[in-house]
Amino acid sequence: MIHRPDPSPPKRNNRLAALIVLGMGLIAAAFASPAAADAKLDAWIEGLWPEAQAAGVSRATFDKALRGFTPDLKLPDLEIAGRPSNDARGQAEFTRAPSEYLDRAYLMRLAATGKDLAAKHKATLARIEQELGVDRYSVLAIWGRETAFGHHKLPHDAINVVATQAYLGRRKEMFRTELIAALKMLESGVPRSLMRASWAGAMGLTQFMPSEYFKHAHDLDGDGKTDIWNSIPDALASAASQLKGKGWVAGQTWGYEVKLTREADCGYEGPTQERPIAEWAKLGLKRANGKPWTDAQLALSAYMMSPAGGYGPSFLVLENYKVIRRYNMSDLYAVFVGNLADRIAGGGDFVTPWGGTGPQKTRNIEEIQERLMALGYDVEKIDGKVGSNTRKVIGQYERANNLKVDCWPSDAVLDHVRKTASRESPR
Ligand SMILES: [Ca+2]
Repeated sequence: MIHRPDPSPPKRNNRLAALIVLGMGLIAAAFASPAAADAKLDAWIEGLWPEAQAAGVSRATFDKALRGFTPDLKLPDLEIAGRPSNDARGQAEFTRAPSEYLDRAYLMRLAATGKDLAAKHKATLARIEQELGVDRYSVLAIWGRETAFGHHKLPHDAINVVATQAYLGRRKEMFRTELIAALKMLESGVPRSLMRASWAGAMGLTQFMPSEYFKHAHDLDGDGKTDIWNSIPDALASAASQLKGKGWVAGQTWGYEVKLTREADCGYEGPTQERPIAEWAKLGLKRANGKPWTDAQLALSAYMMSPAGGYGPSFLVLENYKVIRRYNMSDLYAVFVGNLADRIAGGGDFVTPWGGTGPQKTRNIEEIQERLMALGYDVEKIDGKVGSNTRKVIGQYERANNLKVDCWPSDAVLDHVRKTASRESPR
């Protein structure tokens, strides 16, 4: 080993000069920029007033709500100069494996509680089915997914969260609307102490955004108050009302687990491949539980959903799957809620087990997406996430190149697209 002398230390006067510059910088940061930031924040708050006023919020409510507002810089999904944008679901480096999100043991525990609650709230749930047309199992599944039936403690003050997101978030316009709605909630008499929220501002037992509160909150127990925090009838009816408002089809389920075939592999996943179940049946798709398709089912329109590509259960999903997805824009969420509903109803166990799809490196997924896009595949966006469209195009690539079709961004696929790209490169 070659011995290398330590680099000589900087001369004392250089170091002193550096310290002075650093000290001046710190003083400037401590005095000048917070004041500037305060002025900017004050101006932003004042800019909200005309909208709040137009929405019927009084000046007293407005001032009280936003007095002393300090953005919560620890929230996810903010855009702050000099800080890498942190993704909403904390997937900065790795994407979460579907087997982890759709953990069978957790689903079974929730389903057991859900069955008890179905019995306990039988009369309420029957009324919800009758008045709003949403089945009891789906309503309970939303409650189970959102707050584990009220067991999740919501860590944030809703006003602070939506104001922070409206001021510094990646989706400022959307949260500005939510902030005005949250101020309206205060104006209508909802106590601020009740307005505890998730990082994204969702409140109550079934996680309502402030704007949804005004559209869909429902006073089912008839005490004159719409209480999505403490009244289980109100919270469940509000969730059902929201599903109904988003297009719920009464009397229909969300989807069916299916067995894939060579003719209908996971490369057919996603809404772009939607078709009647009769056509899927012609491609050989059968229900995983072995039951034959009924004529009524064959007439329904469905698309394929394979959250783990070829390494887990696949589903044909119907209109109500899309409705659940409108409640929370995530395929894993919608499969979770649909499956939990089936389990509370007494079935629902996965026929195909979740396989060993470990967490994937975001930058590897991005590279696969970039390379497939360059090769002319229908990649919607380069986001480093394993969404249904990414799985579909990987499946199409694997099929076209006589690889094992597993629709998963494995290292083997990455190696293969790198070689394909270099073969097709003009260099
Ligand atoms: Ca009530």
